[in-house]
Amino acid sequence: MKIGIVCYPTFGGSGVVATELGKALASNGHEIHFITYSQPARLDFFSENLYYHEVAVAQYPLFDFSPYESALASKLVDVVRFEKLDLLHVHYAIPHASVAYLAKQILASYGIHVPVVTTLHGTDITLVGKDKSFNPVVTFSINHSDGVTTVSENLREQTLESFEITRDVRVIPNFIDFSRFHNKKREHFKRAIAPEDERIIIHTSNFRKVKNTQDVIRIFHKINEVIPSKLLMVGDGPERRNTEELARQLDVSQNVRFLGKQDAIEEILSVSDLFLMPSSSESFGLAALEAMACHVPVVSSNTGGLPELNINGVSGFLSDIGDIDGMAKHAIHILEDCDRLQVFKDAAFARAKEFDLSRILPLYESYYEEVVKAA
Ligand code: GMT
Repeated sequence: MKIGIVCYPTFGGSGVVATELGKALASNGHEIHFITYSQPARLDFFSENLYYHEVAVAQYPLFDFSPYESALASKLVDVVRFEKLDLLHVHYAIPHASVAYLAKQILASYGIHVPVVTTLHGTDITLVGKDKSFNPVVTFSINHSDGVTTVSENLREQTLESFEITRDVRVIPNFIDFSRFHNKKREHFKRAIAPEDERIIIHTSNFRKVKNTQDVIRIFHKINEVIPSKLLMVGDGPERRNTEELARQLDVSQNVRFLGKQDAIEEILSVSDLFLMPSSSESFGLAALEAMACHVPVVSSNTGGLPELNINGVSGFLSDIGDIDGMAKHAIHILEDCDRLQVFKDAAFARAKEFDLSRILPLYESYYEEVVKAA
């Protein structure tokens, strides 16, 4: 098939999923056209089946806000017409689903009919989408997509609860590419971070408020009182400063390293013993899946879709949001005994295998076929 993919081209989970999906579809023989405002962060791969169309957003002194939606809709019309695409797959409802609807109507005026699949990723429903001002547009564009998927059962339920949805919503979970994410032996790196063979704990995120990065520091503070350990904080975002400040206040900075944005995240995960994800909202938890694929167990909150990924007492543990003591207790339980740690590492990897790209890709492919046939 010839498929157009629209996403936010950043390090955010929705952009990562969209890009990895496009790369995998291209490797499977589909012709993939990324239509984004800059080159997707994970589009680090060349294939004869991959195309990238940049959406240039005009800046005029008259505009207080750049007209991204109009520029994207025009680009979609152009690419669908001239590349003869069979389907548009847009990631993140706001504004991509409504823009795709607009493009579809414009294309219909040329006698071209292109079905649209929308994938809901999380904050487009749970935080941003719930904002009353967006509700009519989000509801309309979900109901008028030709196919809609969510990345977990929980997100599907939240979508149906929060909006008046009149159509089917299919669950297709996040996936992981094991050719990239697997445990790599990096002993020299491990020794550099933990010279006294301390345990290595890791958190990766975009440091937005929902990630509760200060809770990561609080949990680490408690773990470190019992088990000598180091904490790696990977990523960057609005909460980084407050998080660093708290590490200083709790006097753990000498054991915490803020590494900023990192491309080779699998290398850092490979030396880690435990992943912390105390988020207050998480539709799936792709970062936790990436850790599990590298044999790293997860101590997380039980919000959103996390219980569909992290099996309590098996691949890690789940606690209520904000339960710092509970998360620290679980982390210590996993880390204090080498044999037990190994059991959790193996179980985390086994669980991640259930989300192998080779299992999830066919779900998207058959859904596309279904949607194209029905349209
Ligand atoms: O987690 C983020 O802040 C990024 C966010 C996004 O919208 O790009 O990620 C969301 O989509 C990911 C891919 O489907 C999910 O794995 C994340 O759980 C989800 N984040 C939230 O729901 C907070």
